[in-house]
Amino acid sequence: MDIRQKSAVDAIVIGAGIAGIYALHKLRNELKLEVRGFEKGAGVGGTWFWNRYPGARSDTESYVYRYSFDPETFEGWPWTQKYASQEQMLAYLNAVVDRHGLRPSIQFDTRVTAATFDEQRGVWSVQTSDGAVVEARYLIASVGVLSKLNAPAIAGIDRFEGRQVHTGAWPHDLSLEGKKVGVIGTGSTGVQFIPAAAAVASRLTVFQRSAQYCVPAGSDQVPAEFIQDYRANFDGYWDRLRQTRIACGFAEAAIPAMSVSAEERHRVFEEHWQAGNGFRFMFGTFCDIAIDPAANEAACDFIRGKIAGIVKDPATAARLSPTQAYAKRPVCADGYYETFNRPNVALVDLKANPIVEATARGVRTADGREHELDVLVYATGFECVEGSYREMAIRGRDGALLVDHWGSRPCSYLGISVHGFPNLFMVLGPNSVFSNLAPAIETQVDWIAHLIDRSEQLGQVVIDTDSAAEQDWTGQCEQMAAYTLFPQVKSWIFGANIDGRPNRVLFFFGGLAAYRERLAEIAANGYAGYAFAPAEATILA
Ligand code: FAD
Ligand code: NA7
Repeated sequence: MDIRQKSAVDAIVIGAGIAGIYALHKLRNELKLEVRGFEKGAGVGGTWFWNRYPGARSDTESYVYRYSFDPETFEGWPWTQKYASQEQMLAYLNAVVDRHGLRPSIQFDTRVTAATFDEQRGVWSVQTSDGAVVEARYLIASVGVLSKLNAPAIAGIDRFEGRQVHTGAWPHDLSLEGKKVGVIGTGSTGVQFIPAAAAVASRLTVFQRSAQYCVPAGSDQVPAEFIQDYRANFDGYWDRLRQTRIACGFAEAAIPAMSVSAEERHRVFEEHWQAGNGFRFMFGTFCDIAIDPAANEAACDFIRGKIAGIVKDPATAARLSPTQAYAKRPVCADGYYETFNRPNVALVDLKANPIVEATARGVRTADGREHELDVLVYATGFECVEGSYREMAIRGRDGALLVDHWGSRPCSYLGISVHGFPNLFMVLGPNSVFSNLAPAIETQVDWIAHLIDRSEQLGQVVIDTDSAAEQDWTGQCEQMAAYTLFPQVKSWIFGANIDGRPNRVLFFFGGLAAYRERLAEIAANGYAGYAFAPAEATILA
Protein backbone atom coordinates (compact mmCIF):
# COMPACT_ATOMS: atom_id res chain seq x y z
CA MET A 1 0.00 0.00 0.00
CA ASP A 2 1.17 3.53 -0.81
CA ILE A 3 2.48 4.98 2.46
CA ARG A 4 0.68 8.23 1.59
CA GLN A 5 -2.68 6.45 1.96
CA LYS A 6 -1.98 4.95 5.38
CA SER A 7 -3.84 6.47 8.31
CA ALA A 8 -1.44 5.05 10.90
CA VAL A 9 2.33 4.95 10.56
CA ASP A 10 5.29 4.81 12.92
CA ALA A 11 6.44 8.37 12.35
CA ILE A 12 5.34 11.58 10.66
CA VAL A 13 7.85 14.13 9.39
CA ILE A 14 6.57 17.67 8.80
CA GLY A 15 8.53 19.61 6.17
CA ALA A 16 10.84 18.49 3.38
CA GLY A 17 13.79 20.84 3.64
CA ILE A 18 17.34 19.79 4.56
CA ALA A 19 16.06 18.58 7.94
CA GLY A 20 12.92 16.77 6.83
CA ILE A 21 14.70 14.97 4.00
CA TYR A 22 17.38 13.68 6.34
CA ALA A 23 14.85 12.72 9.03
CA LEU A 24 12.85 10.74 6.48
CA HIS A 25 15.96 8.95 5.29
CA LYS A 26 17.18 8.20 8.78
CA LEU A 27 13.90 6.84 10.13
CA ARG A 28 12.70 5.09 7.00
CA ASN A 29 15.90 3.78 5.41
CA GLU A 30 18.03 3.20 8.49
CA LEU A 31 15.57 2.45 11.33
CA LYS A 32 13.19 0.75 8.88
CA LEU A 33 10.13 2.52 10.26
CA GLU A 34 7.01 3.40 8.31
CA VAL A 35 7.27 7.14 7.82
CA ARG A 36 4.95 9.62 6.14
CA GLY A 37 6.13 13.09 5.19
CA PHE A 38 3.97 16.18 4.72
CA GLU A 39 5.18 19.27 2.90
CA LYS A 40 3.08 22.34 2.22
CA GLY A 41 5.13 23.22 -0.86
CA ALA A 42 4.88 21.51 -4.22
CA GLY A 43 8.39 20.06 -3.98
CA VAL A 44 11.29 19.29 -1.67
CA GLY A 45 14.02 21.75 -0.68
CA GLY A 46 12.41 23.99 1.97
CA THR A 47 14.36 27.26 1.99
CA TRP A 48 15.81 26.34 -1.40
CA PHE A 49 12.40 25.60 -2.87
CA TRP A 50 10.85 28.88 -1.75
CA ASN A 51 13.63 31.50 -1.99
CA ARG A 52 14.07 31.86 -5.76
CA TYR A 53 14.76 35.58 -5.81
CA PRO A 54 17.51 36.93 -8.10
CA GLY A 55 20.89 36.53 -6.38
CA ALA A 56 19.72 33.78 -3.96
CA ARG A 57 22.53 31.55 -2.81
CA SER A 58 23.95 30.07 0.36
CA ASP A 59 26.50 32.21 2.13
CA THR A 60 28.04 29.23 3.89
CA GLU A 61 30.63 27.63 1.65
CA SER A 62 29.22 24.91 -0.52
CA TYR A 63 31.45 22.06 0.66
CA VAL A 64 30.12 22.34 4.22
CA TYR A 65 26.59 23.44 3.40
CA ARG A 66 25.26 20.00 2.45
CA TYR A 67 24.93 16.54 3.90
CA SER A 68 27.87 14.64 5.32
CA PHE A 69 25.82 11.44 5.43
CA ASP A 70 25.80 11.14 1.67
CA PRO A 71 29.28 11.37 0.12
CA GLU A 72 28.05 9.46 -2.93
CA THR A 73 25.68 12.12 -4.26
CA PHE A 74 28.42 14.66 -3.78
CA GLU A 75 31.04 12.45 -5.43
CA GLY A 76 29.65 12.96 -8.90
CA TRP A 77 28.29 16.45 -8.27
CA PRO A 78 29.46 19.19 -10.65
CA TRP A 79 31.03 21.56 -8.16
CA THR A 80 33.10 24.59 -9.07
CA GLN A 81 31.68 27.55 -7.13
CA LYS A 82 32.44 28.51 -3.55
CA TYR A 83 28.75 29.17 -2.84
CA ALA A 84 25.86 27.15 -4.24
CA SER A 85 23.15 29.13 -5.99
CA GLN A 86 19.49 28.49 -5.13
CA GLU A 87 19.13 26.41 -8.32
CA GLN A 88 22.16 24.31 -7.41
CA MET A 89 20.97 23.76 -3.84
CA LEU A 90 17.53 22.73 -5.06
CA ALA A 91 18.99 20.37 -7.67
CA TYR A 92 21.29 18.82 -5.06
CA LEU A 93 18.48 18.25 -2.54
CA ASN A 94 16.28 16.73 -5.24
CA ALA A 95 19.14 14.42 -6.22
CA VAL A 96 19.53 13.25 -2.61
CA VAL A 97 15.79 12.62 -2.34
CA ASP A 98 15.77 10.55 -5.52
CA ARG A 99 18.94 8.70 -4.76
CA HIS A 100 17.46 7.52 -1.45
CA GLY A 101 14.01 6.88 -2.88
CA LEU A 102 12.29 9.32 -0.52
CA ARG A 103 9.87 11.09 -2.86
CA PRO A 104 7.09 8.46 -2.63
CA SER A 105 7.00 8.93 1.14
CA ILE A 106 6.18 12.64 0.93
CA GLN A 107 2.75 14.15 0.38
CA PHE A 108 3.22 17.58 -1.19
CA ASP A 109 0.89 20.59 -1.21
CA THR A 110 -0.31 19.47 2.19
CA ARG A 111 0.01 21.52 5.35
CA VAL A 112 -0.10 20.04 8.82
CA THR A 113 -2.66 22.14 10.67
CA ALA A 114 -2.85 20.41 14.06
CA ALA A 115 -1.42 17.55 16.10
CA THR A 116 -2.83 16.17 19.34
CA PHE A 117 -1.17 13.70 21.71
CA ASP A 118 -3.30 10.83 23.01
CA GLU A 119 -1.82 10.18 26.45
CA GLN A 120 -3.43 6.79 26.94
CA ARG A 121 -2.14 5.29 23.74
CA GLY A 122 1.03 7.36 23.35
CA VAL A 123 0.07 8.35 19.82
CA TRP A 124 0.04 11.65 17.90
CA SER A 125 -3.04 12.36 15.84
CA VAL A 126 -2.05 14.69 13.00
CA GLN A 127 -4.50 16.77 10.94
CA THR A 128 -3.69 18.06 7.50
CA SER A 129 -5.06 20.75 5.21
CA ASP A 130 -6.77 18.13 3.02
CA GLY A 131 -8.91 17.13 5.98
CA ALA A 132 -7.14 13.84 6.65
CA VAL A 133 -6.12 12.58 10.10
CA VAL A 134 -3.08 10.33 10.39
CA GLU A 135 -1.72 8.73 13.55
CA ALA A 136 1.89 8.13 14.42
CA ARG A 137 3.90 7.32 17.52
CA TYR A 138 6.64 9.80 16.68
CA LEU A 139 6.20 13.32 15.33
CA ILE A 140 9.18 15.11 13.83
CA ALA A 141 8.68 18.82 13.21
CA SER A 142 11.25 19.97 10.67
CA VAL A 143 9.35 23.10 9.77
CA GLY A 144 12.33 25.46 9.41
CA VAL A 145 13.64 28.43 11.35
CA LEU A 146 13.12 30.79 8.42
CA SER A 147 9.94 29.55 6.87
CA LYS A 148 7.04 31.75 8.02
CA LEU A 149 7.17 35.01 6.08
CA ASN A 150 7.23 38.44 7.68
CA ALA A 151 5.99 41.45 5.71
CA PRO A 152 5.24 45.01 6.80
CA ALA A 153 1.72 46.36 6.90
CA ILE A 154 1.63 49.34 4.53
CA ALA A 155 -1.39 51.61 4.74
CA GLY A 156 -3.54 51.41 1.61
CA ILE A 157 -1.48 48.61 0.02
CA ASP A 158 -4.59 47.27 -1.73
CA ARG A 159 -4.49 50.38 -3.91
CA PHE A 160 -1.12 49.44 -5.36
CA GLU A 161 -1.57 48.23 -8.94
CA GLY A 162 1.93 46.82 -9.35
CA ARG A 163 3.09 43.44 -8.20
CA GLN A 164 4.06 42.60 -4.59
CA VAL A 165 6.34 39.68 -3.85
CA HIS A 166 8.17 38.32 -0.85
CA THR A 167 11.66 36.97 -1.52
CA GLY A 168 10.71 33.86 0.48
CA ALA A 169 7.85 33.03 -1.89
CA TRP A 170 9.34 34.20 -5.16
CA PRO A 171 7.11 33.35 -8.12
CA HIS A 172 8.43 31.29 -11.02
CA ASP A 173 7.19 33.73 -13.66
CA LEU A 174 8.58 37.08 -12.49
CA SER A 175 11.36 38.86 -14.37
CA LEU A 176 12.62 42.24 -13.17
CA GLU A 177 14.12 43.10 -16.55
CA GLY A 178 13.51 46.78 -17.33
CA LYS A 179 11.11 47.24 -14.40
CA LYS A 180 10.91 49.89 -11.70
CA VAL A 181 11.59 47.86 -8.57
CA GLY A 182 11.37 48.79 -4.89
CA VAL A 183 12.83 46.57 -2.19
CA ILE A 184 12.23 46.80 1.54
CA GLY A 185 14.91 45.11 3.63
CA THR A 186 18.67 44.92 3.74
CA GLY A 187 19.31 41.66 5.64
CA SER A 188 21.12 38.60 4.22
CA THR A 189 18.47 38.38 1.52
CA GLY A 190 18.38 42.09 0.69
CA VAL A 191 22.15 42.34 0.26
CA GLN A 192 22.08 39.42 -2.20
CA PHE A 193 19.00 40.67 -4.03
CA ILE A 194 20.03 44.33 -4.39
CA PRO A 195 23.12 43.89 -6.64
CA ALA A 196 21.33 41.23 -8.72
CA ALA A 197 18.18 43.33 -9.18
CA ALA A 198 20.09 46.54 -9.90
CA ALA A 199 21.79 44.82 -12.83
CA VAL A 200 18.49 44.20 -14.63
CA ALA A 201 15.91 46.67 -13.30
CA SER A 202 15.45 50.03 -14.99
CA ARG A 203 15.39 51.56 -11.51
CA LEU A 204 15.86 50.10 -8.04
CA THR A 205 14.75 51.93 -4.92
CA VAL A 206 16.11 50.44 -1.71
CA PHE A 207 14.01 51.13 1.37
CA GLN A 208 16.38 50.62 4.29
CA ARG A 209 15.26 50.45 7.92
CA SER A 210 18.69 49.60 9.37
CA ALA A 211 22.05 50.00 7.73
CA GLN A 212 23.93 46.72 7.47
CA TYR A 213 27.53 45.65 8.07
CA CYS A 214 28.06 43.71 4.85
CA VAL A 215 31.40 42.19 3.88
CA PRO A 216 32.20 40.71 0.46
CA ALA A 217 31.18 37.08 -0.07
CA GLY A 218 34.31 36.38 -2.08
CA SER A 219 32.36 34.30 -4.59
CA ASP A 220 34.88 32.47 -6.67
CA GLN A 221 35.81 29.24 -8.34
CA VAL A 222 36.94 26.52 -5.94
CA PRO A 223 40.50 25.44 -6.81
CA ALA A 224 40.53 22.00 -8.47
CA GLU A 225 43.17 20.74 -6.00
CA PHE A 226 40.90 21.59 -3.07
CA ILE A 227 37.98 19.72 -4.63
CA GLN A 228 40.21 16.71 -5.20
CA ASP A 229 41.50 16.74 -1.64
CA TYR A 230 38.01 17.19 -0.21
CA ARG A 231 36.58 14.32 -2.19
CA ALA A 232 39.50 12.08 -1.16
CA ASN A 233 39.24 13.03 2.53
CA PHE A 234 35.52 13.66 2.90
CA ASP A 235 35.08 12.14 6.36
CA GLY A 236 38.16 13.86 7.74
CA TYR A 237 36.85 17.27 6.66
CA TRP A 238 33.53 16.65 8.37
CA ASP A 239 35.07 15.22 11.54
CA ARG A 240 37.17 18.35 11.90
CA LEU A 241 34.20 20.60 11.12
CA ARG A 242 32.17 19.06 13.94
CA GLN A 243 34.93 20.01 16.38
CA THR A 244 34.42 23.72 15.66
CA ARG A 245 31.94 26.26 16.96
CA ILE A 246 30.47 27.91 13.91
CA ALA A 247 31.17 24.93 11.63
CA CYS A 248 31.63 26.99 8.48
CA GLY A 249 34.89 25.35 7.45
CA PHE A 250 37.32 28.19 8.16
CA ALA A 251 39.84 28.38 11.00
CA GLU A 252 38.14 30.08 13.95
CA ALA A 253 40.23 32.78 15.59
CA ALA A 254 41.74 32.29 19.04
CA ILE A 255 43.30 35.75 19.47
CA PRO A 256 41.44 38.71 21.05
CA ALA A 257 41.31 41.78 18.82
CA MET A 258 42.73 44.21 21.35
CA SER A 259 45.71 41.96 22.11
CA VAL A 260 47.36 43.03 18.85
CA SER A 261 48.44 46.43 17.54
CA ALA A 262 46.06 48.63 15.56
CA GLU A 263 48.16 47.95 12.43
CA GLU A 264 47.91 44.19 12.91
CA ARG A 265 44.14 44.41 13.49
CA HIS A 266 43.77 46.35 10.28
CA ARG A 267 45.90 43.80 8.41
CA VAL A 268 43.79 40.90 9.69
CA PHE A 269 40.51 42.67 8.88
CA GLU A 270 41.79 43.53 5.39
CA GLU A 271 42.91 39.96 4.75
CA HIS A 272 39.47 38.65 5.73
CA TRP A 273 37.67 41.37 3.79
CA GLN A 274 39.58 40.24 0.70
CA ALA A 275 38.85 36.55 1.38
CA GLY A 276 35.14 37.27 1.93
CA ASN A 277 32.35 35.58 3.95
CA GLY A 278 30.39 37.17 6.81
CA PHE A 279 30.86 34.40 9.36
CA ARG A 280 34.60 34.28 8.56
CA PHE A 281 34.87 38.04 9.13
CA MET A 282 33.08 37.83 12.48
CA PHE A 283 34.61 34.61 13.84
CA GLY A 284 37.80 34.10 11.81
CA THR A 285 39.44 37.48 12.39
CA PHE A 286 39.48 37.61 16.20
CA CYS A 287 37.82 35.47 18.84
CA ASP A 288 35.94 38.28 20.58
CA ILE A 289 34.27 40.39 17.89
CA ALA A 290 30.87 39.21 19.12
CA ILE A 291 31.83 39.52 22.79
CA ASP A 292 34.08 42.49 23.53
CA PRO A 293 32.62 45.94 22.75
CA ALA A 294 36.06 47.35 21.87
CA ALA A 295 36.82 44.48 19.48
CA ASN A 296 33.38 44.84 17.97
CA GLU A 297 33.81 48.58 17.48
CA ALA A 298 37.17 47.98 15.76
CA ALA A 299 35.41 45.69 13.25
CA CYS A 300 32.60 48.25 12.80
CA ASP A 301 35.09 51.01 12.25
CA PHE A 302 36.91 48.98 9.60
CA ILE A 303 33.69 48.25 7.70
CA ARG A 304 32.49 51.84 7.96
CA GLY A 305 35.85 52.88 6.49
CA LYS A 306 35.25 50.52 3.57
CA ILE A 307 31.77 51.99 3.00
CA ALA A 308 33.17 55.53 2.96
CA GLY A 309 35.83 54.42 0.47
CA ILE A 310 33.44 52.57 -1.86
CA VAL A 311 30.31 54.74 -1.96
CA LYS A 312 30.95 57.89 -3.95
CA ASP A 313 28.11 60.07 -2.68
CA PRO A 314 28.99 61.00 0.94
CA ALA A 315 25.32 61.39 1.98
CA THR A 316 24.50 57.89 0.66
CA ALA A 317 27.62 56.49 2.32
CA ALA A 318 26.52 58.02 5.63
CA ARG A 319 23.05 56.46 5.34
CA LEU A 320 24.60 53.08 4.55
CA SER A 321 26.90 53.25 7.58
CA PRO A 322 25.57 51.47 10.65
CA THR A 323 26.20 52.92 14.07
CA GLN A 324 24.97 50.07 16.24
CA ALA A 325 27.09 47.05 17.24
CA TYR A 326 28.04 44.43 14.63
CA ALA A 327 25.88 41.78 16.26
CA LYS A 328 23.25 40.52 13.85
CA ARG A 329 23.73 37.28 11.95
CA PRO A 330 26.74 38.39 9.84
CA VAL A 331 25.88 38.98 6.21
CA CYS A 332 27.92 39.05 3.02
CA ALA A 333 27.46 39.80 -0.66
CA ASP A 334 29.71 40.84 -3.49
CA GLY A 335 29.29 44.35 -4.80
CA TYR A 336 26.67 45.39 -2.24
CA TYR A 337 27.95 48.88 -1.40
CA GLU A 338 29.23 49.37 -4.99
CA THR A 339 25.63 48.97 -6.20
CA PHE A 340 24.73 52.32 -4.64
CA ASN A 341 27.11 54.06 -7.09
CA ARG A 342 24.90 52.98 -10.00
CA PRO A 343 22.76 55.73 -11.56
CA ASN A 344 19.65 53.50 -11.49
CA VAL A 345 19.79 52.87 -7.72
CA ALA A 346 18.33 55.11 -4.98
CA LEU A 347 18.43 54.66 -1.22
CA VAL A 348 15.59 55.70 1.10
CA ASP A 349 16.33 55.76 4.82
CA LEU A 350 13.08 54.59 6.40
CA LYS A 351 14.01 55.76 9.88
CA ALA A 352 14.27 59.35 8.65
CA ASN A 353 11.65 59.06 5.94
CA PRO A 354 9.20 56.18 6.47
CA ILE A 355 6.70 54.85 3.95
CA VAL A 356 3.38 56.38 4.92
CA GLU A 357 1.09 54.82 2.35
CA ALA A 358 0.78 52.90 -0.86
CA THR A 359 -0.63 54.58 -3.96
CA ALA A 360 -1.87 53.04 -7.21
CA ARG A 361 1.54 53.66 -8.76
CA GLY A 362 3.88 52.95 -5.87
CA VAL A 363 4.52 54.08 -2.32
CA ARG A 364 4.65 57.50 -0.73
CA THR A 365 7.23 58.42 1.90
CA ALA A 366 6.86 60.94 4.72
CA ASP A 367 8.61 63.65 2.66
CA GLY A 368 5.59 63.55 0.31
CA ARG A 369 7.45 61.86 -2.53
CA GLU A 370 5.73 59.14 -4.53
CA HIS A 371 8.12 56.36 -5.56
CA GLU A 372 6.78 54.80 -8.75
CA LEU A 373 7.11 51.02 -8.81
CA ASP A 374 6.17 48.12 -11.06
CA VAL A 375 7.21 45.61 -8.42
CA LEU A 376 7.47 45.98 -4.64
CA VAL A 377 9.74 43.33 -3.12
CA TYR A 378 9.59 42.43 0.55
CA ALA A 379 13.03 41.22 1.64
CA THR A 380 11.71 41.60 5.16
CA GLY A 381 12.60 38.19 6.52
CA PHE A 382 10.69 35.73 8.60
CA GLU A 383 8.93 35.17 11.86
CA CYS A 384 11.79 32.96 12.75
CA VAL A 385 12.13 29.78 14.83
CA GLU A 386 8.68 29.80 16.47
CA GLY A 387 6.75 31.22 13.49
CA SER A 388 5.92 27.90 11.83
CA TYR A 389 4.82 26.45 15.18
CA ARG A 390 2.36 29.29 15.63
CA GLU A 391 0.60 28.10 12.45
CA MET A 392 -0.15 24.64 13.87
CA ALA A 393 -2.24 23.72 16.91
CA ILE A 394 0.13 21.28 18.61
CA ARG A 395 -1.43 19.92 21.79
CA GLY A 396 0.50 17.77 24.27
CA ARG A 397 -0.51 16.35 27.63
CA ASP A 398 -3.74 17.74 29.13
CA GLY A 399 -4.49 19.38 25.80
CA ALA A 400 -1.86 22.08 26.42
CA LEU A 401 -0.98 24.13 23.35
CA LEU A 402 2.71 24.29 22.52
CA VAL A 403 2.66 28.03 21.82
CA ASP A 404 0.91 28.63 25.17
CA HIS A 405 3.54 26.53 26.92
CA TRP A 406 6.14 28.81 25.35
CA GLY A 407 4.36 32.13 25.86
CA SER A 408 6.90 34.89 25.31
CA ARG A 409 9.82 32.61 26.26
CA PRO A 410 10.09 29.64 23.87
CA CYS A 411 11.83 26.88 25.79
CA SER A 412 13.06 23.40 25.00
CA TYR A 413 15.50 20.74 26.03
CA LEU A 414 18.41 20.85 23.56
CA GLY A 415 16.29 22.68 20.97
CA ILE A 416 14.58 19.35 20.31
CA SER A 417 12.18 18.28 23.06
CA VAL A 418 9.52 20.06 25.10
CA HIS A 419 8.22 19.01 28.51
CA GLY A 420 4.66 17.69 28.24
CA PHE A 421 4.95 16.99 24.51
CA PRO A 422 6.21 13.40 24.46
CA ASN A 423 7.55 11.86 21.28
CA LEU A 424 7.51 15.28 19.59
CA PHE A 425 10.94 16.11 18.21
CA MET A 426 11.79 19.47 16.70
CA VAL A 427 14.71 19.98 14.36
CA LEU A 428 16.05 23.49 14.96
CA GLY A 429 13.44 24.20 17.62
CA PRO A 430 14.03 27.15 20.00
CA ASN A 431 17.54 27.14 21.47
CA SER A 432 19.21 24.96 18.92
CA VAL A 433 22.82 25.61 18.07
CA PHE A 434 23.81 28.84 16.29
CA SER A 435 26.13 27.70 13.50
CA ASN A 436 26.19 26.61 9.91
CA LEU A 437 22.83 24.89 9.96
CA ALA A 438 23.54 21.87 7.75
CA PRO A 439 25.73 20.05 10.32
CA ALA A 440 23.50 21.31 13.15
CA ILE A 441 20.54 19.65 11.45
CA GLU A 442 22.43 16.39 10.93
CA THR A 443 23.48 16.40 14.58
CA GLN A 444 19.92 16.85 15.80
CA VAL A 445 18.37 14.33 13.42
CA ASP A 446 21.00 11.74 14.41
CA TRP A 447 20.12 12.36 18.06
CA ILE A 448 16.38 12.11 17.42
CA ALA A 449 16.86 8.85 15.51
CA HIS A 450 19.01 7.58 18.37
CA LEU A 451 16.25 8.34 20.90
CA ILE A 452 13.61 6.75 18.70
CA ASP A 453 15.75 3.67 18.16
CA ARG A 454 16.12 3.37 21.92
CA SER A 455 12.38 3.70 22.41
CA GLU A 456 11.80 0.97 19.83
CA GLN A 457 14.34 -1.31 21.58
CA LEU A 458 12.61 -0.69 24.90
CA GLY A 459 9.27 -1.78 23.45
CA GLN A 460 7.99 1.35 21.72
CA VAL A 461 7.83 3.45 24.84
CA VAL A 462 7.08 7.14 25.11
CA ILE A 463 9.94 9.63 25.47
CA ASP A 464 9.29 12.71 27.58
CA THR A 465 11.61 15.36 28.91
CA ASP A 466 11.40 16.80 32.41
CA SER A 467 10.64 20.38 33.22
CA ALA A 468 13.90 20.90 35.14
CA ALA A 469 15.99 19.81 32.14
CA GLU A 470 14.02 22.11 29.87
CA GLN A 471 14.35 25.09 32.22
CA ASP A 472 18.02 24.38 32.83
CA TRP A 473 18.82 24.25 29.10
CA THR A 474 16.81 27.39 28.39
CA GLY A 475 18.50 29.20 31.27
CA GLN A 476 21.93 28.18 30.03
CA CYS A 477 21.12 29.48 26.57
CA GLU A 478 20.01 32.79 28.08
CA GLN A 479 23.20 33.06 30.12
CA MET A 480 25.37 32.32 27.12
CA ALA A 481 23.54 34.86 24.97
CA ALA A 482 23.97 37.49 27.70
CA TYR A 483 27.73 36.93 27.53
CA THR A 484 27.71 38.06 23.88
CA LEU A 485 26.84 41.33 22.18
CA PHE A 486 24.07 39.71 20.07
CA PRO A 487 21.16 40.65 22.39
CA GLN A 488 22.16 44.32 22.21
CA VAL A 489 20.79 44.54 18.68
CA LYS A 490 17.27 43.76 17.50
CA SER A 491 17.39 41.01 14.92
CA TRP A 492 15.72 37.79 13.82
CA ILE A 493 18.06 35.60 15.85
CA PHE A 494 16.30 37.02 18.91
CA GLY A 495 12.88 37.19 17.29
CA ALA A 496 12.98 40.97 17.61
CA ASN A 497 12.75 41.67 13.87
CA ILE A 498 8.97 41.51 14.19
CA ASP A 499 7.48 44.89 15.07
CA GLY A 500 6.62 45.07 18.77
CA ARG A 501 8.41 41.85 19.77
CA PRO A 502 11.08 42.11 22.45
CA ASN A 503 14.34 40.13 22.31
CA ARG A 504 13.99 36.54 23.44
CA VAL A 505 16.77 33.96 23.39
CA LEU A 506 16.26 31.49 20.53
CA PHE A 507 19.71 29.94 20.04
CA PHE A 508 22.44 28.12 21.95
CA PHE A 509 25.58 30.21 21.42
CA GLY A 510 28.03 27.62 22.75
CA GLY A 511 28.85 26.28 19.29
CA LEU A 512 28.42 22.96 17.53
CA ALA A 513 31.33 21.12 19.18
CA ALA A 514 30.06 21.93 22.69
CA TYR A 515 26.52 21.03 21.70
CA ARG A 516 27.65 17.63 20.42
CA GLU A 517 29.68 17.08 23.59
CA ARG A 518 26.57 17.78 25.62
CA LEU A 519 24.58 15.19 23.70
CA ALA A 520 27.33 12.61 24.24
CA GLU A 521 27.39 13.39 27.99
CA ILE A 522 23.61 13.05 28.23
CA ALA A 523 23.71 9.65 26.50
CA ALA A 524 26.58 8.50 28.73
CA ASN A 525 24.67 9.72 31.76
CA GLY A 526 21.63 7.48 31.26
CA TYR A 527 19.84 10.00 29.00
CA ALA A 528 19.59 12.56 31.78
CA GLY A 529 16.55 14.78 31.38
CA TYR A 530 14.64 12.15 29.42
CA ALA A 531 12.25 9.43 30.56
CA PHE A 532 11.44 6.35 28.50
CA ALA A 533 8.32 4.60 29.78
CA PRO A 534 5.01 3.10 28.67
CA ALA A 535 2.43 5.69 27.65
CA GLU A 536 0.45 6.33 30.87
CA ALA A 537 3.51 5.97 33.08
CA THR A 538 5.65 8.81 31.69
CA ILE A 539 3.97 11.82 33.28
CA LEU A 540 6.88 13.81 34.66
CA ALA A 541 6.97 16.69 37.05
P1 FAD B 1 13.32 24.68 5.74
O1 FAD B 1 14.27 24.58 4.62
O2 FAD B 1 12.74 26.01 6.05
O3 FAD B 1 12.16 23.64 5.45
C1 FAD B 1 10.99 23.59 6.21
C2 FAD B 1 9.89 23.05 5.35
O4 FAD B 1 8.75 22.82 6.18
C3 FAD B 1 9.45 24.01 4.27
O5 FAD B 1 9.52 23.39 3.02
C4 FAD B 1 8.01 24.37 4.63
O6 FAD B 1 7.20 24.54 3.48
C5 FAD B 1 7.61 23.15 5.44
N1 FAD B 1 6.55 23.41 6.40
C6 FAD B 1 6.52 24.35 7.38
N2 FAD B 1 5.39 24.26 8.09
C7 FAD B 1 4.68 23.24 7.56
C8 FAD B 1 3.42 22.67 7.86
N3 FAD B 1 2.67 23.11 8.87
N4 FAD B 1 3.00 21.63 7.11
C9 FAD B 1 3.74 21.15 6.08
N5 FAD B 1 4.96 21.68 5.75
C10 FAD B 1 5.40 22.70 6.49
N6 FAD B 1 21.67 28.56 6.64
C11 FAD B 1 23.00 28.29 6.65
O7 FAD B 1 23.48 27.61 7.55
N7 FAD B 1 23.80 28.76 5.66
C12 FAD B 1 23.33 29.52 4.63
O8 FAD B 1 24.08 29.91 3.76
C13 FAD B 1 21.95 29.82 4.62
N8 FAD B 1 21.42 30.58 3.64
C14 FAD B 1 20.08 30.87 3.67
C15 FAD B 1 19.56 31.67 2.66
C16 FAD B 1 18.21 32.00 2.68
C17 FAD B 1 17.64 32.85 1.59
C18 FAD B 1 17.39 31.56 3.73
C19 FAD B 1 15.95 31.95 3.82
C20 FAD B 1 17.91 30.76 4.73
C21 FAD B 1 19.25 30.39 4.69
N9 FAD B 1 19.80 29.58 5.67
C22 FAD B 1 21.15 29.30 5.66
C23 FAD B 1 18.95 28.99 6.69
C24 FAD B 1 18.21 27.76 6.10
O9 FAD B 1 16.85 27.95 6.36
C25 FAD B 1 18.74 26.47 6.72
O10 FAD B 1 20.14 26.35 6.45
C26 FAD B 1 18.09 25.20 6.18
O11 FAD B 1 17.82 25.25 4.83
C27 FAD B 1 16.86 24.87 6.98
O12 FAD B 1 16.37 23.62 6.59
P2 FAD B 1 15.07 23.06 7.33
O13 FAD B 1 14.74 21.79 6.65
O14 FAD B 1 15.29 23.03 8.79
O15 FAD B 1 13.96 24.14 7.08
P1 NA7 C 1 16.38 39.55 7.96
O1 NA7 C 1 17.80 39.29 8.21
O2 NA7 C 1 15.45 39.48 9.11
O3 NA7 C 1 16.30 40.98 7.27
C1 NA7 C 1 15.07 41.59 7.03
C2 NA7 C 1 15.28 43.00 6.58
O4 NA7 C 1 14.01 43.61 6.42
C3 NA7 C 1 16.05 43.85 7.57
O5 NA7 C 1 16.79 44.81 6.88
C4 NA7 C 1 14.91 44.51 8.35
O6 NA7 C 1 15.28 45.72 8.96
C5 NA7 C 1 13.91 44.75 7.26
N1 NA7 C 1 12.56 44.85 7.78
C6 NA7 C 1 11.87 43.91 8.48
N2 NA7 C 1 10.63 44.37 8.78
C7 NA7 C 1 10.56 45.61 8.27
C8 NA7 C 1 9.55 46.60 8.26
N3 NA7 C 1 8.37 46.39 8.87
N4 NA7 C 1 9.81 47.76 7.63
C9 NA7 C 1 10.98 47.98 7.04
N5 NA7 C 1 11.99 47.09 7.02
C10 NA7 C 1 11.78 45.93 7.62
O7 NA7 C 1 15.79 38.57 6.84
P2 NA7 C 1 16.54 38.00 5.56
O8 NA7 C 1 15.54 37.32 4.72
O9 NA7 C 1 17.36 39.06 4.95
O10 NA7 C 1 17.52 36.95 6.17
C11 NA7 C 1 17.06 35.91 7.03
C12 NA7 C 1 18.04 34.82 7.05
O11 NA7 C 1 17.94 34.15 5.79
C13 NA7 C 1 19.47 35.15 7.09
O12 NA7 C 1 20.05 35.45 8.25
C14 NA7 C 1 20.11 33.93 6.45
O13 NA7 C 1 20.17 32.86 7.35
C15 NA7 C 1 19.22 33.72 5.37
P3 NA7 C 1 15.92 45.71 10.46
O14 NA7 C 1 17.35 45.27 10.29
O15 NA7 C 1 15.12 44.71 11.26
O16 NA7 C 1 15.76 47.08 10.94
